[in-house]
Amino acid sequence: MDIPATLIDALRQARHVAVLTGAGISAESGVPTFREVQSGLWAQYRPEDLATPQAFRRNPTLVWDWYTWRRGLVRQAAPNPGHYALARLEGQVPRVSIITQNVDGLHHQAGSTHVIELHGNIQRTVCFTCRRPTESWEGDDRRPPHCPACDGLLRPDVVWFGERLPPEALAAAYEAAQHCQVFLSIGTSGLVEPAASLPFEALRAGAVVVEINPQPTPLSDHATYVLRGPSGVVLPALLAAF
Ligand code: BJW
Ligand code: ZN
Repeated sequence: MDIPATLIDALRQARHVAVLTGAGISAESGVPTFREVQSGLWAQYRPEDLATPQAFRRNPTLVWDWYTWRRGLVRQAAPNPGHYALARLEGQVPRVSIITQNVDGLHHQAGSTHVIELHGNIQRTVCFTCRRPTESWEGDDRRPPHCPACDGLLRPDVVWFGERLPPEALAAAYEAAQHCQVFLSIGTSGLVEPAASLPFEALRAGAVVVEINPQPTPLSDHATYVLRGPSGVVLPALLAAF
């Protein structure tokens, strides 16, 4: 993999690198992306039609079962060389902010210490009605189980379409995008707002913006550098060139 020398220079001089990740970085860990064709049981549904409060109100069992299946995939998944390369970046640059749209926790598992989770975490469960977190629903075989506090329905603590992102996470993400010298956008289709705006914020603020993705995205024509390929290959090569 050819990494431009000018990009390595920019990384060596950077005091703060911000990184936006999407489902593509976990694809090599066996976690399916959103806009790839779903398989088996779920092939007939579009994730966009399951990840909404309306879908949950309409058919809570269907949405709960989809998340139970995905929670199982995430539990079995381990970080891949892309996640580990980003964790190693912390040893090379004074400040690294990982802004992730993923709910799988794999950046933490790989050892990254400053991770901003924009869309929540699939391993946490809260009440749809009162938002109280619940750790265990053993003995409640209903799908979804009910909240011990208010008898509402339990749901994953993730951000669905039409829901507000956690305000502190969003503010931290904008702050990082606006103050970094290098911004890496990795494995995201760049279709979902407000995350999709972050690389453009970074460009506006004068950062070097790098896209790492095997496929083109709306960012491709604007990025300072585009590295085409899977992040599990490109990121270790980037770190090796440091
Ligand atoms: C690889 C690879 C490899 C493959 N290596 N790469 C402005 C304009 C228009 C619309 C809006 C707007 N602002 C807000 C909206 C509405 C909406 C939105 O964005 N709609 C668009 C679809 C048009 N946004 C929202 O509703 C957000 N909320 C909001 O803005 O609230 C405002 C508000 C204010 C006041 C009151 C109330 C509300 C919320 C968005 C929530 C998104 N949630 C989901 C589900 C999370 C839970 C879960 O996991 O189930 O987040 S949807 C889904 O999409 C998930 C992802 O995080 C997100 C992004 O997907 P991602 O990660 O980019 O994955 P893919 O599959 O799309 O792409 C994978 C990429 O990887 C591809 O490019 C591949 O090529 C690549 N790849 N292999 C590297 N090996
Ligand atoms: Zn409740």
